[in-house]
Amino acid sequence: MPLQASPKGLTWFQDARFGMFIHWGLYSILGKQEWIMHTDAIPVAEYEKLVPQFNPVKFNADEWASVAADAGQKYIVITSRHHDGFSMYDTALSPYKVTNTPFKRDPLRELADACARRNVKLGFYVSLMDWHHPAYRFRKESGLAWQDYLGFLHGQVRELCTQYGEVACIWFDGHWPANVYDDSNRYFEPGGSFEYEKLYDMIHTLQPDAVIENNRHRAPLPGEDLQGFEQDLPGENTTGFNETQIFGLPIQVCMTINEHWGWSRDDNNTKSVRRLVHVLARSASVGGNLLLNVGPTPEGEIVPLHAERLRGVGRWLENNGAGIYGTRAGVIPPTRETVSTLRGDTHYVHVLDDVSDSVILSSVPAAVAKARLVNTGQELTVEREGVNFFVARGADRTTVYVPPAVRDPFDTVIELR
Ligand code: JFZ
Repeated sequence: MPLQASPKGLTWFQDARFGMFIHWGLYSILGKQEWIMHTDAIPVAEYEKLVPQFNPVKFNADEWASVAADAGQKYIVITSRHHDGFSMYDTALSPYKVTNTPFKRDPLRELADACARRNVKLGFYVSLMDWHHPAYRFRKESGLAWQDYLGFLHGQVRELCTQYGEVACIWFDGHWPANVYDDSNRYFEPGGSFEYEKLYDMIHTLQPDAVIENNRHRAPLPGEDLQGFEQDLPGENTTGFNETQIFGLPIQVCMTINEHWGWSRDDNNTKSVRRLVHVLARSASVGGNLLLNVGPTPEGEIVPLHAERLRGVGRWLENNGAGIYGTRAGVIPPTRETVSTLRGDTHYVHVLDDVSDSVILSSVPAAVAKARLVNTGQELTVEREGVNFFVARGADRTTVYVPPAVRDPFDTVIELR
């Protein structure tokens, strides 16, 4: 039987509900997102010329950790090595790493320390695919075997699990078994199994509280603790690669604050605070965490506009966090205007739109008798009726009066008990 994350670790993770995803690497220098090595077909030798250019003079781990803390994010997941194969920490297993740039420092070490000071946990993104490693794409040329790549991959995960303190999450990416390999993408093809059983057991042994996600867009395997959704909420599939099926594990939705993961110079489509609050509430309403991505600049800064939006979410959470943190999927059915979350016997109705002075719900559990606003504690008038012809045939009706003056511009949270 493969190990899973400890109940304590999984509970902490679910209660946290909101994390920061960070895509940062050599690719950031080019400002055209993290797939640039592939999209521009940059040969390895050419891409390696970025190494002497990496010098993020403005990097300040305390600043990043405080943006996350101010946003109400309880953990950070950062790229330790993306598909380009460049390690953003001081690995002993490759010279192709951040400490061999003019920057010389280990940003993951600094971030781990800064996070610990702010009570934010740290986790790592790990790419399974590696466009640079001689044992991944270049076994013929290098004479290396798949086993050599596996040793590197498993060895790096061991480093991450033993050298940076407590790990919140290991987030794997880059294994998409649904892909049909043809001549156009053949060089992405793994040379064998990733030996997940061994890999996952190692993580769960070294870091019993850490949760494992593998962004495979398939039914979770034994040892995986979460089901992930990418750029879509569960049930949505705007990307074309999100299975609508939900397998009953805790969920984590990852999403970009603009339209790309890695720094993209021309991407100005930054989501509004309102949209971000809604995605957070909607994720929580189906039992999911939101892992919200920023792509820092090559100078090492979180884009000021992104930091500002994140802090906007944090300000909303300060007064309304009771409806998010520590909650689980709601049982009051969503309506066009609302979603709900649940903690113990307390229901939280998130009013996301403003259509009239009342909020009309159905199937509210019988025990509910009182309503009040989460942000001020103000009591709200609530009326309960049985089957009501005017709402929907066969539906009961609970009406909560929420005067316009007390509505939150992003999401009015009502506590029902
Ligand atoms: C992956 C990465 O390729 C991307 O660079 C980023 O890190 C993101 C968070 O994860 O993106 C994916 C993963 C899987 C699919 C598509 C994009 N898929 O299954 O089609």
